[in-house]
Amino acid sequence: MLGKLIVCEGGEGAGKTTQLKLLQDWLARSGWLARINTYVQADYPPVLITREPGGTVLGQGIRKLLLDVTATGDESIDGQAELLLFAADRAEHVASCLLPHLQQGSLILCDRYTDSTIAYQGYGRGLDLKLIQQLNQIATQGLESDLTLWLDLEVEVGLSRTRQRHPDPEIRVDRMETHEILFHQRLREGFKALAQEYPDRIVRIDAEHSAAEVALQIQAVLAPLLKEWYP
Ligand code: T5A
Repeated sequence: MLGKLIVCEGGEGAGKTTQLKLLQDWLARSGWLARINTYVQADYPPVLITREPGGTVLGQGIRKLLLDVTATGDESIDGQAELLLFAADRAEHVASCLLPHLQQGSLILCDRYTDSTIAYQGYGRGLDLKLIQQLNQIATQGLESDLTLWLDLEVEVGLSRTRQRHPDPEIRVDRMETHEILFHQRLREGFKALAQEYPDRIVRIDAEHSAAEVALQIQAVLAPLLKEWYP
């Protein structure tokens, strides 16, 4: 594959969206964007930011069903149904967005990918990990990230950041954010277990610092890899 896939993972309010934007800015400022552009086929972006769920038109509809508590009028979705919806979003995303861009050389910055399903549906909900891995395999066609940045922080700190964004407790736009604290602690354990199992792919970033400090940690991880990928 010509391109590279960098994934940002973590619990609620870890700062993934913030960091992916800062990373894109840094790539432009430091000259990497121009360098990557020399590797990319015409009409494709050197750097693409995308996300799961919701990185495609189909995915935007699935995202609304999954996260908006008002979409179904009911906060509870059956665990297996939820798992299959995330898998459907991923299958479409991989087939129609990730693979075509990687084949043309783009560097993709993806907000969440397969490890989120293992952490949230596996460790958080307690669904069968082998089944999740099989579904991930089908949905991704075997595509793994080249690097996964796991933004790790205390559950309470992440949740308080999301509450600051929505200070009114009556405004609950994200179904996942409404779960009890133990759910979030279990999924953090899930990310920890994954980082231990795949140390070559997953790098833990201490996300409890300021956004600027977290960005510096990410740049330090990425700089040597970019030199290797785009000599
Ligand atoms: N999900 C997803 C599954 O259950 N299974 C799956 O397979 C997949 C793919 C996605 C939800 O779906 C679940 C996980 C999620 O619950 P989402 O809206 O994409 O929903 O939710 P998140 O990915 O959690 O997005 P958030 O926006 O809530 O969190 P981010 O992106 O990690 O955080 P960000 O950057 O938006 O920052 C949150 C707030 O904190 C501030 C920001 O300004 C913002 O207000 N902030 C900081 N404050 C202090 N210090 C820092 N370092 C800060 N960085 C950011």
